[in-house]
Amino acid sequence: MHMFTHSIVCPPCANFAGGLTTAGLGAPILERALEQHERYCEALERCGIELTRLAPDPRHPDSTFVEDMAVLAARCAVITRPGAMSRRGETKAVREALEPFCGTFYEIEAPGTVDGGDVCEAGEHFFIGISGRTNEEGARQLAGFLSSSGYTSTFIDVRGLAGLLHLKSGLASLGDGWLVAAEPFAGHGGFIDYHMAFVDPAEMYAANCVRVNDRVLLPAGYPGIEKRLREIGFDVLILDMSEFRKMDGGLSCLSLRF
Ligand code: CIR
Repeated sequence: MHMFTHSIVCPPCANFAGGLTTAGLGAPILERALEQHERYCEALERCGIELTRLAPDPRHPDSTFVEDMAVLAARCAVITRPGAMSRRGETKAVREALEPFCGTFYEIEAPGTVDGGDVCEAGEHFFIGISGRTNEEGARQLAGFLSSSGYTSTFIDVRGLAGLLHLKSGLASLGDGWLVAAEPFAGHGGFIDYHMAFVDPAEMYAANCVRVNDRVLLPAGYPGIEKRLREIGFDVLILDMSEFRKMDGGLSCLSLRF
């Protein structure tokens, strides 16, 4: 399992509630979101991570979801071209923050679109979701860049799978050969080489969890998958994500880890 040392995060901005959402869970409460974000940052620090905190950017209400702006691998970084027009201006700050750390940069170009939330790294292999945000052209460009750096990838079409904004809304790689997956992925031929922990449909939001070094960060309120992960032997750290969920955001999208 690759050990992370750094993360980029960006606290929610004053205009956070103006971002894109389909959740139908009501408007997020900014003060609570800021508090939850701070707990998230503390959790990363407890996992041994040093943080780069971007300035909140009220011109881009979704800018707290930094993961969508880049795909990071040990041997390269790919700056994305987000599928949502309103998010295109978010890449600049993320690229600038990554520059001191990453050597080889690639960039997705028009007409390709990729959101980082559609890219699930499993060691030397990447699952790339084709979604409402990541198109086939973007996925092809990304696969080419990853291949140039020695990684393999496969595409997984998540269009039409209810409740999945991104691939990683329903899939997480926890290392040691384990994937956590939402039920629509049961029986999917792409995962035969992995141990699978399936998430009950009622707990689907928790399929977006994150392994950070020795721990797995999991959203609060999903006892079934929490129990399963503890049984497998993972050290689980629970975080309240209620305000980010209202904006379709999960645990992974709040940081870029490297
Ligand atoms: C959006 O719709 O783009 C944001 N409101 C949520 C993005 C969540 N990103 C992610 O899961 N990787």
